[in-house]
Amino acid sequence: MAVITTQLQDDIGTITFNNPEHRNILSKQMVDEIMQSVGALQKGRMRVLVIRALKGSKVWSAGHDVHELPLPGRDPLSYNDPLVTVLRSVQSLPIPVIAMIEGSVWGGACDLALSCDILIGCHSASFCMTPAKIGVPYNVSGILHFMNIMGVNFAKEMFFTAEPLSAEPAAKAGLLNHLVDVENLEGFTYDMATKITRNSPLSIGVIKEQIRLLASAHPLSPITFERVQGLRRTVYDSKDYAEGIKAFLEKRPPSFTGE
Ligand code: YZS
Repeated sequence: MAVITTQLQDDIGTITFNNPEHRNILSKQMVDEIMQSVGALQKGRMRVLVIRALKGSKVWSAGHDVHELPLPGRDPLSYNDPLVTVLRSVQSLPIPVIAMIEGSVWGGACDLALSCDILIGCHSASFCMTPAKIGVPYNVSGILHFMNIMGVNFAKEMFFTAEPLSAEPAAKAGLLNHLVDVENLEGFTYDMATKITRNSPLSIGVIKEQIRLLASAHPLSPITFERVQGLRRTVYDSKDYAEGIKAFLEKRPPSFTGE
């Protein structure tokens, strides 16, 4: 059964998460359907893409499907991980992608929302970065994302506390472009999308790619990159990483030992 629905109207594509039972987790199935839909929508005249959950959702997306996280010894967020793949495809799509946020956003879903170009949320929106809650070593591109958008100290607070940031402070920290009342959320989002469809798609596509390249222009020497990967390996090889996943699946708090 499909976990998303797709629509194209007046040059605006819409992908709606439609797996409320499992809180719109970014499972491989969800990611595959998103990628297929984006490909199909691009065959039409799509100038803007809106990514959203069903109206009234309490959870926009609960993030990576924890059942699909590899057990110790393999990088849980490698280059070819389905979640990491969809983040790259949203970032490199040559049209603006608007995340319309109603409900809570967790873990990798925060990275998906931040991979979009514009975030418009209502007061039920919240953002929670959960690697430390599960014992996951987040990846370099994901961390850079948060640093670029909210600055180093806010990023550290989100990663270290693994506590949800509610809509108002999230908007102040730059995670939301606009915070609107829920009854205006759709209207505000599609009004902005319509305005964008009237502008030059070529100019917009080039400016989006320029900003992506400039924002990720951080020279990292090979030795530094290898050090980072080595550090991440000590985490995903750890007992704590296995404990984090086990505790989640057993619906109990994890007991981390630092080993
Ligand atoms: O037990 P059943 O089968 O009914 O399924 C439950 C949950 O197990 C399932 N579910 C998930 N399954 C796999 N992966 C998930 N991330 C996940 N989240 C939820 O959905 C069914 C309903 O969940 P409930 O907990 O009963 O729903 P509710 O009481 O409404 O609570 C909703 C939230 C979202 C608050 C709760 O489900 C929750 O805290 N989920 C985990 C959110 C989370 O920590 N996500 C981060 C996953 N990690 C990542 O994205 C990255 C790897 S990282 O950690 O690095 O950022």
